[in-house]
Amino acid sequence: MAEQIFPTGTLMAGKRGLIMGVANKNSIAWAIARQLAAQGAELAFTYQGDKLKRRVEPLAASVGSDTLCDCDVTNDAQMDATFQTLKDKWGKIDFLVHAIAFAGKDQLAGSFIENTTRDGFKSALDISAYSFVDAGRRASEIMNDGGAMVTLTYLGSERVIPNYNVMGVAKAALEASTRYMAADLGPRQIRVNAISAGPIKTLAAAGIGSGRHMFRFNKAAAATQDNTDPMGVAGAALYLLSDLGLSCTGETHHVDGGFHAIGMPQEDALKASMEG
Ligand code: NAD
Ligand code: 0WE
Repeated sequence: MAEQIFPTGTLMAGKRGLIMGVANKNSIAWAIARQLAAQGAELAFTYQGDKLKRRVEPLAASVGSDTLCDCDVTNDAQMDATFQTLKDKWGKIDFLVHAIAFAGKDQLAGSFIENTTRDGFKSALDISAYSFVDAGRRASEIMNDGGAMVTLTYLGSERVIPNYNVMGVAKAALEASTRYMAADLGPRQIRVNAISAGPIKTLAAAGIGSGRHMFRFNKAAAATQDNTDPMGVAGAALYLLSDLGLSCTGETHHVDGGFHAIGMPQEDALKASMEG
């Protein structure tokens, strides 16, 4: 990651919102949270279970937040409690960040057609796509007009990435949901967008079988000849969640060093990526 400088400003002054999906300091949601906090946003966080509470609590405290909710997105009671907490504390909110994805490990390897089970498909789509619809609806009920929501997606929704498998299908559903949510909430001036990030070394990207190859290949084939910096993702989120993003909605914005735009990598870069 580039030098972690979050210049302070007032782009998010007076705005309050919920960040879902911080697991540790490497989480994309955490880079976004710091960027928003540096611009004056007031934040609340959800975490998934007691094991992650210990990690998220000090991070939240470091940006002046003491509002943390245990929230597994498959648990309706925890979702109810999370949004009730926000309503009780703030009345209204201005933004939502959704940075949550999961598929069973057995679903993320080998043949898509052979290995994708009904339960694996259901659970991946439930946690990784439906949860944005559900959280988005709940957020919209307590959102000021002029609010904004952002989710995180990946190119595997548009093109085949080896082993991404059912997660690619879930991300396609997530991006389509983003467009339908944008249409429904547009009349209230609530904007809904997705950021399609290139591969970033987080917990969710750890333990990918082909991880080393993927980061090397992405670096070689990207227009920037470099991997994706989470700071760029955080900057895009700031744009989309602040008034800088006015009139932008239903969009899937790529922050991937231009990887998505390339049809064929430069020969020398590709060769270098295949060596070693
Ligand atoms: P991360 O592991 O830091 O974050 C993933 C989060 O999902 C964790 O906080 C985890 O607790 C949460 N989560 C999983 N199942 C959940 C459930 N049932 N209920 C509540 N929370 C649950 O990894 P990350 O890379 O920061 O991932 C954040 C988002 O970014 C994901 O949507 C991911 O698909 C997306 N993304 C990641 C990359 C990458 O290469 N890292 C690239 C593009 C998009
Ligand atoms: O969206 C993701 C990963 C999300 C994810 C990660 C895990 C790891 C642990 C979802 N479910 C699980 N389940 C687990 O058990 N990314 C964009 C990162 C990622 O994951 C890949 C990638 C990339 C990029 C998996 C295979 C190929 C490429």
